[in-house]
Amino acid sequence: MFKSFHLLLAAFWLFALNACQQPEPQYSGNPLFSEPFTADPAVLVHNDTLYLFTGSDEQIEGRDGFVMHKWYVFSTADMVNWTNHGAVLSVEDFEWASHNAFAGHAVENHGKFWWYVPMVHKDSSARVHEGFAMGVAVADHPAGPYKDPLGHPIIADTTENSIVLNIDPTVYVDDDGEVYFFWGSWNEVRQVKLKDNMVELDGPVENIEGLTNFFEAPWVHKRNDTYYMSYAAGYPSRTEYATSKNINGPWQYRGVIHDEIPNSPTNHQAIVNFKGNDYFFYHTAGLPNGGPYRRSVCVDKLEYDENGLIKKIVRTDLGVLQIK
Ligand code: FUB
Repeated sequence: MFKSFHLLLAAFWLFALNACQQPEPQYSGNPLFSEPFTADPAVLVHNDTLYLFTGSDEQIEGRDGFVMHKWYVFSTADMVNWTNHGAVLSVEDFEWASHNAFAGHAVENHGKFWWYVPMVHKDSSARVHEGFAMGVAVADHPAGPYKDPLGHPIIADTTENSIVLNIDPTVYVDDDGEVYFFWGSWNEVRQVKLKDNMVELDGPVENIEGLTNFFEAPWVHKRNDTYYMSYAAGYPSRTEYATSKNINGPWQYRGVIHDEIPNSPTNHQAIVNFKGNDYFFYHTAGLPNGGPYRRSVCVDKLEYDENGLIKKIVRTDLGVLQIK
């Protein structure tokens, strides 16, 4: 009896000691990187690794206006330890483009990585409205090297039924292999099918109805049999969203999931499931010398309720927990 009491006590102390030695939980922290300034996140998962594609804010402190020439790729296996693969794509990689490396979007298809990006067209005859056009670069690995396979944009001011500001592409490869290209800004949103080759339009450019308060930055993801279209709503922007059982709509408006950001009218979201966890990426002006043209990418948890609706995002300084 006396002996087993001592054994029990020893086991208790061993357990207590072990509990004390458990490592502290690690968090990503927000913003994710202290430099460079990053904006407009897009994400994809490949081989158990999450790849984050961002724009790059190069404006000097105190000045107004976007100064953006290049895009970065970062990767992580655990949400805490990130590798910066560098500015692997820039305006100079597109012969037809002159400036303004705005929000891009990358997807995997046919074993390659397709990075759709907007920039201002060099050719004045192609600048009918604001002059933005969207092209694509392709690579064998998410971190590049990337090359423009076309030498010209896929969508420009001259494309029938395009919009005043042709920016913020998002491309979705559906389960049946069909490819859809969405984009939009300044309250207008469009959709068009892409051919299987990922670089040519396959049909007319269509309007999309039902995206209440749409301003820009569409992002499509699918969970179970529901399509979710999230977007920047109003300006300064919140993030709002709609759902549909069909990628061609009709879309049912579902409300606000992310409030406005202090000191940045834009916050450009991306949504992804990685190793069983749902994440909401966005940007803020949250670095000490940040601002509306010196933004930084952040990440927080995204959660669904029992009906599959997205709960309001809670922004944190801690970010998200390390995962295996
Ligand atoms: O970063 C330039 C533009 O600001 C993006 O294209 C928009 O989504 C907004 O974030």
